Amino acid sequence: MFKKVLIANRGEIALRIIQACRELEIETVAVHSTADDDSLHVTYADMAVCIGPPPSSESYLNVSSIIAAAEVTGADAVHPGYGFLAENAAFAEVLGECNLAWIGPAPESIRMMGDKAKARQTAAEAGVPVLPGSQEPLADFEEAERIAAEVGYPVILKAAAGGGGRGMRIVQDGDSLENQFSTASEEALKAFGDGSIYLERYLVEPRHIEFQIFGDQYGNVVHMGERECSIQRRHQKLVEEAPSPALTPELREEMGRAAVELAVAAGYVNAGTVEFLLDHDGRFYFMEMNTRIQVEHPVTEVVTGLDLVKLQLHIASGEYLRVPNGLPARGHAIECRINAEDPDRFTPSPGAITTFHPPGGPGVRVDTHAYEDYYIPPYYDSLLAKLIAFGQDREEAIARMKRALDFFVVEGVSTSLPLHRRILRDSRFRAGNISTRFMERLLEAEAERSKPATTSDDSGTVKP
Ligand code: MV4
Repeated sequence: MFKKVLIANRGEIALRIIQACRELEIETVAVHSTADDDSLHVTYADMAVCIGPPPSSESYLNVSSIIAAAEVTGADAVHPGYGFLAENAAFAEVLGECNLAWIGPAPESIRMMGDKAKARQTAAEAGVPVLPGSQEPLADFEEAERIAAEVGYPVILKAAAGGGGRGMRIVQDGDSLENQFSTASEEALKAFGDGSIYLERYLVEPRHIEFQIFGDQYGNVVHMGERECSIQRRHQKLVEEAPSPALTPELREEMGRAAVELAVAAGYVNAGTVEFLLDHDGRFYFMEMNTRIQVEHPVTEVVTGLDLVKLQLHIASGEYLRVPNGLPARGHAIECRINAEDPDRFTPSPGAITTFHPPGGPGVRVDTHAYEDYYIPPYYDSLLAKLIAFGQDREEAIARMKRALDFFVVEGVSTSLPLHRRILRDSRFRAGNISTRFMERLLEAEAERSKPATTSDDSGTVKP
């Protein structure tokens, strides 16, 4: 096992990795920007190195400062968390050249899954269902037109170098395809330095269901069940749960097998997530693979009893994976992402937290780096806490989440707590009737209810 791990991240995930290291008696090195001098990951790590000024580009993304920090502190491994450098193949590669272990998949796996068109092709070749569409990036508009006509409208154009919703274009009919195709590739070129675009049939109201997988260095791969992640807004997930209310044991086994087959085909090592879209008829299609530990990993931990971050450390240090494939979920877990944000505009709300009372009690876990008098800097993402509730079944998990949301007090900054209370009260949510359009539908339903009641007077007669 490693002796000293450097954590190339901040916030709740840096703290989460420190907790795992402490249990394994591994020393920890925090790196931080000058904006994070008072952060808990700095307090709780055994050592801390300041790596630059507040902007991420000069600190948490500064590869040479991070490597220098690892070298001066004598770290033997680096955990990237999520975001920042977690899916940067060049960073993973250069660590290897510096004799530092990378707690994650091989650079080749990161690179292949980072190219979303290549990932789709790999999935298809491995026998994993993909939506009808282009097998290669589109050569020109004529090819896009030909394939779109074959698969039928609506279609979606996606940037090969994009992912997570960035650089997507929905095309309703042939008339707008030419325009959409050229703007999509221009935008992709500008945003990612790569204008490659591929095309798929567009599913109008699917569910987003992802499978947690793990591989070791000896070719063993298992899945650990799914997470239902359909409730999101502007491609930011808000609520995740495990298991998905939509899966039967048969479908779970089939999707889990597909996820494992893709990971095996990619020679995948360490933690990964295979994302699928699920349509109304119970057909599923590969969407993307994420080559990192994810924000929502706790819901899987809670229902499997596994510690996924400790498992990452064991696997990276060369141990065998000793987890059975498809470990059945015990009970039900839900996570709400509590962001420091403006409730109406969904924009970040940085500033000082004046009161902070996280909930506890049976079936509640809170992963957070926040505390009373903590100042939320404006430079990074707005995730303040992950509130996870679990119970014997979905109903108990919901009841506990509602109670935990009610007892969670944050003052000084605006948060998404009130929004989560609305979601948890929603009848569609409670029935497990959710899709990627859930938030649109919730806002529509609320707007409908807040309309003034119709009176006999305005029920048909038009007054001048
Ligand atoms: C899709 C889709 C429908 N059909 N692809 C959004 C994130 C990125 N990973 C891909 N996304 C989608 N791809 C096809 N062929 C719908 C979405 C999508 C979505 C997916 C998951 C969760 C929320 C979403 C919200 C809007 C669109």
